[in-house]
Amino acid sequence: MKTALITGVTGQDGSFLAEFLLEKGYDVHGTIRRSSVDFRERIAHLEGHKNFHLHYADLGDSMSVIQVLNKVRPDEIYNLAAQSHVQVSFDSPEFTADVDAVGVLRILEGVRQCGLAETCRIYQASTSELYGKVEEVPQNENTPFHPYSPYAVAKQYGFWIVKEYREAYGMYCCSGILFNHESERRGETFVTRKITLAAARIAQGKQDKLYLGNLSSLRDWGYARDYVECMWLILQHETPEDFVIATGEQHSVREFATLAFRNVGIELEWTGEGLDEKGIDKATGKVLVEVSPDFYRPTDVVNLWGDPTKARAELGWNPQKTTFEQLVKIMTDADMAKVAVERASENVRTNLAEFLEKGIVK
Ligand code: NAP
Ligand code: F7E
Repeated sequence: MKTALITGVTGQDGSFLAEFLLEKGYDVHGTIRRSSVDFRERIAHLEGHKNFHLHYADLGDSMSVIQVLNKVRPDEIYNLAAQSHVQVSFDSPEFTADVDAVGVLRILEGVRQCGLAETCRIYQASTSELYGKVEEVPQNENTPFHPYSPYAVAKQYGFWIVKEYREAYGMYCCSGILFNHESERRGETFVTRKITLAAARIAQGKQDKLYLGNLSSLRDWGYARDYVECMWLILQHETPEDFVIATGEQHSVREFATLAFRNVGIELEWTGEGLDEKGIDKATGKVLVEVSPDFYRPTDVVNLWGDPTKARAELGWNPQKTTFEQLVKIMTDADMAKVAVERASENVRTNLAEFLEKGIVK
């Protein structure tokens, strides 16, 4: 039985990867951080599984990293932990650099210090944000980097330090340059989930309007459940190499919103430009989407489009397993169900309060 260590197991990708590796028969260890609010919703269903174990470790704290490495002595490490929000990286650039850049070094050096350099394979969660202010479209493994946010600059260090340890010490460590991947478990402040949740709330009368930033931004959006398979395939490859993981298709934020609203029964019509652009409900004439400068970034990456040829050829991975249309549907269906459950429990609470007040139940 192989042993895997996943940093960032409570995140979107960490939770899918843990499920994937448990199914493959791995002993899976994940790291969590102490926080005043216990947020383990995405992995709650795995706790209690005989091959699933949790340990406290923070990528900002080398001692905790070394402790967990020594205890678990993994065959494979998936370093997914990061401050992963681009906009937040403008507000917390130092924290982002500490975790997303130096944190990677702490893992690599920890592996060496614990005498695991020859046996342990390491996957680093790199990102299409490295292409930033893009120098060619679509982007592949040879496209030059031009990081365009504190997040991307930190991840660039992570990418190069992994390459350095591979070349300097012959370690099996590599980066997956993953383009945006989304799911029903995506954090609620990333644009896709923000849209699907708002569409579901608006359709069920729980929200009036959605405010977004740059509607023309272009992304190559895939399904996170498909992408974790690729992380594993990268570590099973004979030689340690970096891979671009993407669908090979590009869509705008506007297109994503149009499709998400259509899935909940609302046809949007777009009028105006820039800050004045609006998404109007064709049936009622109500403005449902507006642009707010609050969601504009000091520098924004606007033209990401990945070329997954190498991953398809060398890893046998299918970049189109889940189509864009299927992805949006998975997300809107899940959010429609989530909002319906929330409404039902609100109704139960309201009815109960009324019954208590009237003395119908005691
Ligand atoms: P996510 O949902 O934001 O999860 C991030 C994880 O990192 C969480 O488990 C978080 O734990 C943990 N974490 C944050 N700071 C930490 C620290 N100081 N020490 C230890 N753990 C820490 O991100 P994701 O979407 O799953 O992405 C996974 C990785 O892939 C990230 O490295 C991200 O940068 C990268 N990536 C993501 C995408 C994408 O489109 N999703 C694309 C390319 C690359 P808490 O729950 O305690 O905060
Ligand atoms: O933004 C635009 C925004 O925050 C996508 C992370 O997983 O993928 C993710 O980073 C685009 C940007 O993702 C809103 O300006 C418009 O151009 O969903 P996002 P991201 O910045 O691409 C990469 C690959 C990672 O590595 C990261 O970890 O959408 N946008 N309006 C908006 N974005 C947000 N968040 N909110 C808006 O209202």
